[in-house]
Amino acid sequence: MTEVQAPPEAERYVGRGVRRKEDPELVTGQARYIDDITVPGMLWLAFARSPYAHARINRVDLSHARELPGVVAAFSGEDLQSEWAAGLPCAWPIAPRSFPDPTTEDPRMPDHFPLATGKVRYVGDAVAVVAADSRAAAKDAAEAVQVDYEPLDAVLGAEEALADGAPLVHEDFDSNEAYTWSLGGRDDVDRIFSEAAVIVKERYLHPRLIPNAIEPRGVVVQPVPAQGEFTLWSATQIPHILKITLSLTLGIPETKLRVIAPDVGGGFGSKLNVYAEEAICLALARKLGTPIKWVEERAEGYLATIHGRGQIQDMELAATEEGEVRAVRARILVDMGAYYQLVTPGIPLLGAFLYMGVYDAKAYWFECTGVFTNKTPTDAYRGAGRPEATYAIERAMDTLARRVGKDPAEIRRLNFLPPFSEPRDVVSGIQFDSGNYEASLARALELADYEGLRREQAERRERGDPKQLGIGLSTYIEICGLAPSQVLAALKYGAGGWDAAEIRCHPTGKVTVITGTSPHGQGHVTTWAQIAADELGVPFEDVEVLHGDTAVAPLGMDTYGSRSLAVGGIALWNAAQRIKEKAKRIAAHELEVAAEDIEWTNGRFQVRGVPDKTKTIPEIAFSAWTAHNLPPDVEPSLAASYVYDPPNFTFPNGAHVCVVEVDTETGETEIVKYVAVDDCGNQINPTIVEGQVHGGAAQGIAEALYEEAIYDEDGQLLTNAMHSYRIPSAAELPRFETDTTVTPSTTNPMGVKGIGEAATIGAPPAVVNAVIDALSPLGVTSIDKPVTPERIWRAIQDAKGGVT
Ligand code: MCN
Repeated sequence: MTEVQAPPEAERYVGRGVRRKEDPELVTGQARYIDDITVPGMLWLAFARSPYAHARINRVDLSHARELPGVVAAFSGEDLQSEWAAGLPCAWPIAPRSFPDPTTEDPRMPDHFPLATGKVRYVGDAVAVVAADSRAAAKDAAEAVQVDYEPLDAVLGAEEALADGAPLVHEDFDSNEAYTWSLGGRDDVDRIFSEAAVIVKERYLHPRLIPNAIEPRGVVVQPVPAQGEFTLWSATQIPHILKITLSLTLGIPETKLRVIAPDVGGGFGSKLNVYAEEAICLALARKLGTPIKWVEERAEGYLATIHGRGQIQDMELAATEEGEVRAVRARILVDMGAYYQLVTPGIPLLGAFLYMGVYDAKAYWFECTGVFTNKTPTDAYRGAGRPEATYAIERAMDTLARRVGKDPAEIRRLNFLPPFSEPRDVVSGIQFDSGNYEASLARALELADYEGLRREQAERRERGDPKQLGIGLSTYIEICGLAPSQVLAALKYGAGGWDAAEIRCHPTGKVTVITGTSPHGQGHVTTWAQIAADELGVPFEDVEVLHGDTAVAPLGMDTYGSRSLAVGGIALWNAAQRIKEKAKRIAAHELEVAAEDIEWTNGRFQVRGVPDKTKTIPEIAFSAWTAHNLPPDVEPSLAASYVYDPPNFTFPNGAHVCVVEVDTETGETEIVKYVAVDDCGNQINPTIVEGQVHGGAAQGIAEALYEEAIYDEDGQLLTNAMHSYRIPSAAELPRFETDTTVTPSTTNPMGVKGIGEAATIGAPPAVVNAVIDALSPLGVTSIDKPVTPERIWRAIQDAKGGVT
């Protein structure tokens, strides 16, 4: 067998910006996305979708579609109804109640089948599906489907939906209110507000955002009719969850369904879902006995893939005259859209515990009301609930600073929770793992040259420069590492929050890691290999990481909620400890000493005090495979698995400083400096961490300055393509100056916190606060996202006394 040199301590992989193992195939066109998958005899699907936001379906006429060349079959919702053993899943039904009181009522769960029957409830709701021998033929046939619709009044705004007499999205319910859920002690909070010297009360709007993963969604299904078996490839973040939920929706035994997420070109939460198209592809593969393929078109995705955000927040702070925050009262309305997707109702709950941010408030009350509207369903989009919470508290802190005449940095320092390295309870009823908020703010201010910026700002103000400088801060916290299963139970989530890993040490010294996470851009193949290489003392190159195929990695809870490292990575770390426990016994046996005399040092086992009596993991893997000389009660082969359920979340935090130049004559904004100092605890790969921060900040800046889904009064999506929905390109984005502080998490043995969503959470308030800061001498105190030139110009005119 090969002689393997274990890396000395100085050459540990963890903590180094090792190059990503995934990249060569991604940048040389060797990756395998859904559209690269072709199965002989496969049929293409295309969908006929509602052009109305709300309409009764009187008749679906498929006769013209069926006659077109290449068409094999066409079905309406009624035709397929018998295919479904259950509707599309919602894993997070929220009943109207207070947390943590017991549930008092059943959740309002609207029926949601893959094809609409009876009524359509948003523009894009699918009413029929066509299967044809080419993509073009399927598309032509879908356009030939004739539907007799009876248009109904649509309800689009969340507030309008709650008004008396509003059209009902679901007639089974007596109102459009989906649920109201609250947290905290209202009486205490109200008392503090009634006595407060300063009250900040503001309304913040979060328009809907449209996720734009580079790769659209897509599905291929290959059936083996004789066995009743199916392999389904989907551009999904959640192959494991997809497998169990599709098996329930279609009544296919889980043992007969294999789900594969091949290379997936981004998701950002939008592929954390179980979509109608996935269920229909599987149903038609079963019904027709042929392979099926569907790939979403971009404009189709704008209607049929979930949207993010969509909240109206009424945020209040009660503070002393000096600006010390005493209580937080947050009330939010959430636009769920027409149906529940996988976790729609739970999204606001992910932010519910964070409306006090990193500040030491004494009392807390949060309430959210979910509302059905005639629009595309909303669901998880990068940050999911936490960007909204952070935006509310960080905007409110800036307003408080202005009200009490303090600098935004000073008001934050005054209110920060003091540094802590052991878990501490916070006012919203959860326990933060560790934190040092002063450190990240201090570093960000230093990098930005805060004092210098304030001087330059004062000079520009003094000389009435038409281009004013604005400096915006955001000191955010997030909750990630989803999630302790018992907490999920208390929040009525329908599954656990654990994850799984398996390690197989091969006789040749190579190592296979099998993970239950499902990366789609985050670099798990690299970081998991770093962890395994260090823990097992093998070269990074010798570790192969497998994921995203339920036949290969049967156990897993997939990738979202910046959970993968803090849950799946820790499962891997624990599996490695199990490997070492077994290997140590074999090493002791072979070296003829007691196990207690063996120590793990420099990536190998060594007899204590005898440096030349050593065994490496590859050597032991070989002996465990030959099994010629194992201790009596040790099984052959060296492999271990671990399923890890985290005891708590992790709470990354950071400080972002955005500096803008706002042209007060045109409303144009340019970001002239952007500093992000994030704290995700110990880092496995600082380069990957930085990449996540760049991507996250880009998305957060896009949310602040550019992106917004706009509907007309009939519920037509006006921003229905990339030319009208404004996604910034690299040219619009600033150079990011990044740094990190390190406050190890106390939740897990590696001290790691998540980073996948952090900057998306931190960025939007930093940018909007910067714009308001630039305009505050003109009397502008508030402005809604996205802060477009037009909104800025109007805000300036309003402050001057009205738009002409
Ligand atoms: N990491 C690290 N050290 C840390 C924290 C993380 O080295 N202290 C590394 C991890 O090992 C992993 C990466 O950073 O390689 C992200 O880890 P983590 O924070 O655990 O997040 P997840 O892997 O669970 O990714 C999910 C997260 C989410 S929720 C969204 S949305 C998002 C994001 O990741 N979508 C993305 N980043 C994305 N990046 C890409 N390219 N595409 C997406 O769709």
